[in-house]
Amino acid sequence: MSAGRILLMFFVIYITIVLYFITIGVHDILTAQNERETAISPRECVQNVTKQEIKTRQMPAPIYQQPVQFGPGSNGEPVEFDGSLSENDTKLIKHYYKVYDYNAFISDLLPFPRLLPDYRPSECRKIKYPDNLPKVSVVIPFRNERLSVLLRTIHNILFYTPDHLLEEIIIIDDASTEVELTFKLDLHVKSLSKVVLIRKTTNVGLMMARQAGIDISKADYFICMDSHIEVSLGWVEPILSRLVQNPKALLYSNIGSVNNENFEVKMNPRPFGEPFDFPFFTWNFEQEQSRHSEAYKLSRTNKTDPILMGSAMGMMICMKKSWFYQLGGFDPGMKIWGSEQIEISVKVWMCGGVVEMIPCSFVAHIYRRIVWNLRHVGHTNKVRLIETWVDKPYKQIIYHYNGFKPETVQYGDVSDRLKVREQIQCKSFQYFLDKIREFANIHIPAESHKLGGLRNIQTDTCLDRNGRQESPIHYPCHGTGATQYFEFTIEDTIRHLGHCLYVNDDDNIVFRHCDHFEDAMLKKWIYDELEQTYVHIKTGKCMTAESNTSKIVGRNCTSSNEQKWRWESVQI
Ligand SMILES: *[C@@H]1O[C@H](CO)[C@@H](O)[C@H](O)[C@H]1NC(C)=O
Ligand SMILES: *[C@@H]1O[C@H](CO)[C@@H](O)[C@H](O)[C@H]1NC(C)=O
Ligand SMILES: *[C@@H]1O[C@H](CO)[C@@H](O)[C@H](O)[C@H]1NC(C)=O
Ligand SMILES: *[C@@H]1O[C@H](CO)[C@@H](O)[C@H](O)[C@H]1NC(C)=O
Ligand SMILES: *[C@@H]1O[C@H](CO)[C@@H](O)[C@H](O)[C@H]1NC(C)=O
Ligand SMILES: [Mn+2]
Repeated sequence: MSAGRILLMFFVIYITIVLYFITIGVHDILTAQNERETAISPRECVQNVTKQEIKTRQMPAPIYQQPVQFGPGSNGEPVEFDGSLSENDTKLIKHYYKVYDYNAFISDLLPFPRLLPDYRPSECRKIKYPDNLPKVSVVIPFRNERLSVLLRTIHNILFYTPDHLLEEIIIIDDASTEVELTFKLDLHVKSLSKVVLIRKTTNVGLMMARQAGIDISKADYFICMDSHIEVSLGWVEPILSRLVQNPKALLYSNIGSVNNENFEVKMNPRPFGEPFDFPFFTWNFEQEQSRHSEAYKLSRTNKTDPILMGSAMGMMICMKKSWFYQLGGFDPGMKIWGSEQIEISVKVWMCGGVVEMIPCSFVAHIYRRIVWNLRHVGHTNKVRLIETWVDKPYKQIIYHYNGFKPETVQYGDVSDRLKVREQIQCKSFQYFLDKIREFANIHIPAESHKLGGLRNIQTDTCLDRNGRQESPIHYPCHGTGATQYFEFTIEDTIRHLGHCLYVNDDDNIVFRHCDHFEDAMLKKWIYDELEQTYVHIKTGKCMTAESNTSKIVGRNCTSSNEQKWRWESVQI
């Protein structure tokens, strides 16, 4: 296989399973963005926190009027240099991008804590939470994070969490190699109350670092989060309040972004998923928004209500500790991030809980991807998850879409995990899908009329997704699924993952996202069993493999072999 085709397969691999799992709603994120203008401006605020108070970390409980903060990046604003950087600094910044994937030069300029505007929808600001909410332990694993980024994460939590709600912040150093994170960090931690530092001498990976933190946490509730997050006003109360209401919930905040180039804080993150290598990360706000059913959207009459989701986000997991342990904790076989938030989400759903996003809790995350890489982990997490929690026939379909056999991946032993599943006697994967369907429109390939490869009689080649291209091609059949795996669905669409085929104005057959057809007829096809042809209902054209090119085109139906297609099963 050429490098190009291997890349194409990788693409398919990492966008597969989202079809089953994930639903994200951003309606509230988008509407809340407009409210940033009406947020309290620093000038209206009163400087009521004395220097002495800051030094001793005895912050008053929720400060609904924040003190004024000045300096670069304050108020969540971006830091820009007007071409005034020295050559050396420019070099340094380049170096930082390589090491951290963000502009650490700017982070070093920003204050601790960095005060942020009130990004919450205005309805959230009016809610009065109970006085007797429980305490929470915040668990933050890190590895070679920039010291200033880690410290800002900690200081923002200390500042924005009412003292009586914060049990501790446990930070777990997963064998960082950066000198800055040694004695300097020790000095900082010593000067801060409630911050507990654990150091691992060998690299245990994100999941086990988190687990270690949860294991020693004292509160009944925990929040695991990444070490590059800035929390903001009122972030913790809605989470704790919801966890008390529903102890089986798995929650996360409304997660905005800290721009990795200028550190500007924004409500809506850039569409994420694409920069990641794992299939479960590939959701896309725009398309997932439409996944919530109309009925569900209408049932949410209050903007402050939690939003049901298929899966939590990897960077933030909030749960009641006893429930987390009841579910067997994290999978010890998962080393770095990737799919672990799906594992915990699927378990929560299958065992009678819910996964929700809390619109009234705003935090901002720096999106990046390099630090937790361990070598040779590949599909490990994904396969462990599938082998443990996904049942037939979904399992096979996922592998077919991915184009590999689980045996080709060294995913270790999952028998302990299967024992956990047996012990806790939760429901099936089908039950999980059914629960998601109660609030979201998800496509389930197992229900399609046909699944597999589509071979053309004339050219003896197969319909091929051809990577991210809009246009499919026909290409020698490899029989291993992935780019040559299609569905003929109960909606009469010819589908590959989220994309559907149709005949465009130039009589080319091309893909478009299945949710983005204004005219639903445009994506419908009829299979003529006798002729073995696919007829596009809207245009009456037949799907044709052009034999002198690799193009797939719509032509008048002629019963020629170029228009005959046969379904065949995948060989893996
Ligand atoms: C700040 O302090 C002043 C003087 O002590 C007081 O009048 C004012 O109400 C305080 N403002 C807030 C928001 O606490
Ligand atoms: C830039 O870096 C070089 C090498 O580290 C050093 O010799 C030089 O003095 C620096 N220049 C300035 C203006 O700091
Ligand atoms: C929305 O819900 C919150 C919290 O339950 C409540 O305080 C508020 O009054 C509700 N708003 C409306 C318009 O119902
Ligand atoms: C391929 O054949 C079609 C007719 O079958 C013709 O219209 C087209 O120009 C040909 N394309 C090439 C690249 O030869
Ligand atoms: C296809 O069919 C239409 C309508 O029957 C006809 O007008 C058109 O000329 C045909 N095109 C070709 C290339 O034969
Ligand atoms: Mn992260």
